[in-house]
Amino acid sequence: MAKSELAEFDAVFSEIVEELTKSGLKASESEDAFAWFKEVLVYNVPHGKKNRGVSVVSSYRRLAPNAKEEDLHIARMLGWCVELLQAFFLVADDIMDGSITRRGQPCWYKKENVGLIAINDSYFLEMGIYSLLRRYVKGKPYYMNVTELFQQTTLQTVIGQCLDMTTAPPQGKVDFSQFTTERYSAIVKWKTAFYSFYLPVALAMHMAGISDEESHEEAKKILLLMGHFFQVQDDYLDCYGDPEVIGKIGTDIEDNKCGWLAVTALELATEEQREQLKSCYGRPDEDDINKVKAIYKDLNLENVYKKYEESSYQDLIKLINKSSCKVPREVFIDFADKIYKRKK
Ligand code: DMA
Ligand code: MG
Ligand code: MG
Ligand code: MG
Repeated sequence: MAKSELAEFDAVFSEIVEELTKSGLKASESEDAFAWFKEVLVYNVPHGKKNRGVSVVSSYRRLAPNAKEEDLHIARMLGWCVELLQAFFLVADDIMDGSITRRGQPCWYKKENVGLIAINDSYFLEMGIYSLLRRYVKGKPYYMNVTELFQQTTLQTVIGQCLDMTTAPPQGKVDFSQFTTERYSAIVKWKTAFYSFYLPVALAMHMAGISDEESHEEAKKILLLMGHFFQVQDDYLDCYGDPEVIGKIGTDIEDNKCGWLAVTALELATEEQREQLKSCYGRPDEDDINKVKAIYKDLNLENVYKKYEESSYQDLIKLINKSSCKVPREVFIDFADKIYKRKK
């Protein structure tokens, strides 16, 4: 039987590590830095679900049904570039969010002997993307398009992380005036949707020679909607997911985040509940966190979420069905099927 797409994707990770470190390891002055980078790669890059990375390959297969093995290999490398981008952002995100665990292991910065070197490691991971592009894509007609796309997407995500952080005032201060659905939509579009959904499909499109603006705008509409839902789900799981399953311990309540649960709670809350939330949101104390969770429970947010999940899936399918994009529907449906009703 043919190996699964994920297994084939995983199988080339060792090649990535080798390519990114071999010349640095040979030079005596940089040898120690590259031995360190190797550890950074192995710890931070390959342990996620890899939906983003694998989607580059599966989308490319849909767009180029007779793809050559050689090009599938490039698609896998581009998929790993997306995983490197994700690792770069997550290493920094965990420092900013004060998180404890990630993908079922301690956050990188939390490890003994790591700490704030993790900031530099995140740059190391980011630069890995461009090394791989030079190694595997340079000389191809889509080299410039994919290189610029990675740069643009990085800026978009940086903007999103900035909105996320600046909408969450420092602990103890609460300002719900910014917790609006408009602000929420902006945060999730920029911090999550571009890099997680548009980027993987756009890379496959460029590889397949689809680079016209209209096709990209059409695909982007659908993929940003998917990305919005995905972050709502991430916010829901931050509170209701099982840390053993999602691999991370939620921090949104104590971090004062403008997340989906908080924004929805404020929409539904009575004046009294709003005041209670003001007194306990964004505080590290276990009791305060539990008070917030009790209000979420009184407001039945779990059910509100279940309904939202169902209706947002219907909206997405409608949008996909009426789209006249050059990209076959299956590309979007495949991706949607990977995320709806997920538990991790
Ligand atoms: C994730 O936001 C966004 C990026 C760019 C990493 P988040 O802090 O909600 O993610 P997580 O819940 O995985 O820490
Ligand atoms: Mg985080
Ligand atoms: Mg964050
Ligand atoms: Mg989160």
